[in-house]
Amino acid sequence: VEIRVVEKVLGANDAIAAETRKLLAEHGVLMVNVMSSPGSGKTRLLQRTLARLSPDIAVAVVVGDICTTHDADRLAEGGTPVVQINTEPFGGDCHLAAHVVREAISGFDLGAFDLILVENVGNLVCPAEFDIGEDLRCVVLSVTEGEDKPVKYPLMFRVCDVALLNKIDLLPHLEYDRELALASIRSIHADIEIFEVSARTDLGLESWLDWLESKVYAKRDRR
Ligand SMILES: Nc1nc2c(ncn2[C@@H]2O[C@H](COP(=O)(O)OP(=O)(O)OP(=O)(O)O)[C@@H](O)[C@H]2O)c(=O)[nH]1
Ligand SMILES: [Mg+2]
Repeated sequence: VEIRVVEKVLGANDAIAAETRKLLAEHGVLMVNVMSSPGSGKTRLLQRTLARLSPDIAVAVVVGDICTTHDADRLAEGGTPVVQINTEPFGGDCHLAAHVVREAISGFDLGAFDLILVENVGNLVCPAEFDIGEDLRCVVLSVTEGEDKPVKYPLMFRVCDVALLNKIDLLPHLEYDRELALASIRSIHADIEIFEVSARTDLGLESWLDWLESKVYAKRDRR
């Protein structure tokens, strides 16, 4: 009985996600779901992405947290339209579900945007299980978390299209086996895109931005 309930809930989620995906396709808007454990640097990376992305790309942001508008405040600093979702009033979910994301983007005039960046709730497990209607899934893994996280939390790395290995500015201070970390990611998802970056110094950011921009333009051209 329990299993049937779970299937029903996920089935409903997938149906809403499919509607969102159709709506975004009609408008040629790319949506990227950015996930990671708490503190890997999602917000800071998105701040740097917003600051450096080509100005001909119109971006909106949706950010999910259990509590507070801290991240929305940080992401709105440059004038980007931001919607904060707080999950605490709805049971404190550790992930964003398709219906809350649909609700959040319903406030945007989709014709005016090319890209929606979604910062998911900080959690390396649950967000990987919920389709929100996104085009691309991105996992941020910081070098302070340990090289083995991909093999310990494989689903996240399996479902993501791109991995951002963040905080590489800290490498001189760490005992970090870069090759092991990369091999760990590739052992779960052989052809995942990987960019090694620092959201503090902007190191490596250019390659990530080029890749993201090419995905935005491809979707916009298909409209
Ligand atoms: N040295 C260094 N610090 C970073 C980098 N990226 C983020 N940080 C710091 O790491 C801390 C957490 O960064 P956030 O951007 O808040 O992380 P988050 O993933 O958004 O966290 P949650 O939203 O709570 O899950 C902050 O103090 C950031 O300034 C980086 O590339 N290098
Ligand atoms: Mg954040």
